[in-house]
Amino acid sequence: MPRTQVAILGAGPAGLLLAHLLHLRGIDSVVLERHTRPYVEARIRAGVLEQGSVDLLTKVGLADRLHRERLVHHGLELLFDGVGHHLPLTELAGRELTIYGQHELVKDLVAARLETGRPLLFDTPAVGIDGLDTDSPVVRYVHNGQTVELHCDVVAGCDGFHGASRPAARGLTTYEHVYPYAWLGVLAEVAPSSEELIYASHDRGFALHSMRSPTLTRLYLQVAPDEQVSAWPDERVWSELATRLDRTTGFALTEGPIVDKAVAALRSFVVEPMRYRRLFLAGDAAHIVPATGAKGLNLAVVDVAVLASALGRWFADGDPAGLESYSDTCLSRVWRVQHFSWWMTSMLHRAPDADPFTRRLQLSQLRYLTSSAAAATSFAENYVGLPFPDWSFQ
Ligand code: RFL
Ligand code: PHB
Repeated sequence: MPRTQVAILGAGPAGLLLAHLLHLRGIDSVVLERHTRPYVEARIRAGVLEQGSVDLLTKVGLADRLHRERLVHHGLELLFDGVGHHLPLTELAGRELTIYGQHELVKDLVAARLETGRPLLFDTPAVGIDGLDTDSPVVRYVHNGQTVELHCDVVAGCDGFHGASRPAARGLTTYEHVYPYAWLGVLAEVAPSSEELIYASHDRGFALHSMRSPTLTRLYLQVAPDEQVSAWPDERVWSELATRLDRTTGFALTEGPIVDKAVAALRSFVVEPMRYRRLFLAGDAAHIVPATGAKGLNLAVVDVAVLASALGRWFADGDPAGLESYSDTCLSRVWRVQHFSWWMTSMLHRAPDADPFTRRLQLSQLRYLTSSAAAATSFAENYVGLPFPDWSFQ
């Protein structure tokens, strides 16, 4: 019967990074991933990494290519009323931002895992978890058409929002907020039209200009939650982006071939606690933040750093203190980030009923943010990411 110390569900950033952090501590794990390797390595998602995430990846030897290929940003632009306002984030909050595609990071993490020789099984969905009330849980998974039982000491649920681990936990409380809009995201093979990220609050709705490299631009448009991608042919995407990103001094949005297009819902979601007995939830399996604050991937990194440190102490000398405080430690950061992401989302998106009172409140907030050093510093401190706890590196 296969057996491991930690069964890790999901080969996203959370599961793969946890596997590496455990490997460095000499802890054995098996990573199970529902999708194929090409699918996981091509899935376009996040792009902004906090300095804390980069520092951690660097310290554990996972950031060589990242340092060669990343873009470093020290500020961003807020655009409203046709005027762009530069926010010097590093000057205000002392930390820089890294632009590096999540799927590039996933490729680096997959390569590092394969190098260790420890198991990483693609195309292998976990279908259930049994024995969580015992000291030896069992994860059932399907591999090459066969159902296999994997015995373990601990299960790490890193299988995202739609995974199999959270439903196996009992007694969790769910906190949720669904927003009345979604994002249409496109990736275009064209040089970015600006050096910085542009967050635009326009009467027609929110738009975001981001990037992945000097030749790849990432752009987003606020759309209705039930919007179909088919309603957005490329010409319509470019024309709407040009309108929402326009400014009185003129702005030339460079168009290029669109190579990826998808609609993603905005959601706030948290479960408490992030643990049920020997099952620990991490990353999107435990919490979702709206993408406006660029925080989801960064939260996943902190969760697994805390979990790896706690598991290290527990496997080494049976000390359960880290595991007992795991959920509270992570949730304190999760709720700060949840508030920031909700606040940024509310400030920048057009309410569906386009209530003029709400719009004036939004514009007032944006003017305050771009004219008060205190308000800008508070924004910057949250956007670049609050410091990681020291012990998350141990
Ligand atoms: P993931 O990445 O969803 O990985 C979970 C993995 O589990 C697999 N899985 C299973 N495997 C085995 N058995 C099962 N039963 C399974 N069920 C699922 C899945 O196939 C998948 O491979 O979760 P993880 O690792 O927690 O990572 C979280 C991040 O992916 C997510 O928070 C970010 O992408 C959010 N996000 C952003 N975060 C940032 O920090 N900065 C950003 O700039 C940023 N931009 C974004 C984003 C998310 C977006 N979308 C698409 C939701 C922009 C967008 C548009
Ligand atoms: C991205 O580049 O994908 C991105 C940037 C900033 C966000 C969300 C997504 O807030």
